[in-house]
Amino acid sequence: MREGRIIKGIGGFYYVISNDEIIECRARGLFREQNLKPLVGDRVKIRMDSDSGTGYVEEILERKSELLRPPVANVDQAIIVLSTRDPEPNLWLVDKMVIMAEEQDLSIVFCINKSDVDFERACDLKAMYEDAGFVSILTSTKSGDGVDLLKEHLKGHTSVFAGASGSGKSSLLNAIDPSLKLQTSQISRKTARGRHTTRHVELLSLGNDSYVLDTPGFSSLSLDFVEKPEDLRDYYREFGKFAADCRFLSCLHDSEPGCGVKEAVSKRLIGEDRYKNYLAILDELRKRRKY
Ligand SMILES: Nc1nc2c(ncn2[C@@H]2O[C@H](COP(=O)(O)OP(=O)(O)O)[C@@H](O)[C@H]2O)c(=O)[nH]1
Ligand SMILES: [Mg+2]
Ligand SMILES: [Zn+2]
Repeated sequence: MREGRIIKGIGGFYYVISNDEIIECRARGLFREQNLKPLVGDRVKIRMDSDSGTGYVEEILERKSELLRPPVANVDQAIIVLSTRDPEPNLWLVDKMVIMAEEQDLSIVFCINKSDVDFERACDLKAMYEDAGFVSILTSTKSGDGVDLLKEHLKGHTSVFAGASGSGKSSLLNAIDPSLKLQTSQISRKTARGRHTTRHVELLSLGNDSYVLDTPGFSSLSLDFVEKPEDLRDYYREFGKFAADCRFLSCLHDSEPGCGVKEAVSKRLIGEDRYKNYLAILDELRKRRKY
């Protein structure tokens, strides 16, 4: 049997890439009985039907992870793309993406795109996420800056590109591999909403066992998986060492006295934007609990 990876599923067919060849496959009936459904991203074993050149998915190899929306298996990295302008980065949404990615145990790389538009702002954003403990790179698809570095980070990974519409996800992927020819959109009020250039879930192969997912990333940014407001602080990796100085172990770094995190914010050791977003999301989680 051959091994391969499902890159796309349409109407009961699975498209499996195996040795640079894409093979149309059906799933074995047994999966249904076992209540298993092959997912895009699954590594699989396939049996070829020599007559038709099509195949059967016989076995699904162990899934290392599973994103729910979009439904993709074995994603191990999130590239969080934000632009310096057009659109203005929404740092509150960015934090939510970070929380989703942390929840899935993904490696996180920040990609501050459109650095040609506002270089100073790009540097500020880069520093902010670096200070918080993330890998952060500056890119521009206009000048080509940072594209090779981004490509380095994709090697050997299956990466989901997350970020606001218009931040440049598809353009970045085209810059990395022009043969992808992904559709990119001009930003205008008319197209800002309701236009999705990528509808179905598809893994794009960059070769060398590197795959990317060009979707809006986490299409649902619901934080339902954060069970209690008290759990939120654990998703802010830069709080950790300062929280050791909080007077109360239960400190939520909000209005408690003797809070090490707040003190770190006042000393600019923790980014103010990150902290503000934390409070806003905390508030949201607290309100949710009342229903
Ligand atoms: N100035 C500038 N414009 C960019 C850059 N990257 C993308 N764009 C433009 O931003 C718009 C949206 O890009 P697109 O790749 O479709 O964004 P997506 O919605 O995140 O996939 C397009 O008009 C691109 O030409 C960049 O680095 N600099
Ligand atoms: Mg796009
Ligand atoms: Zn505290």
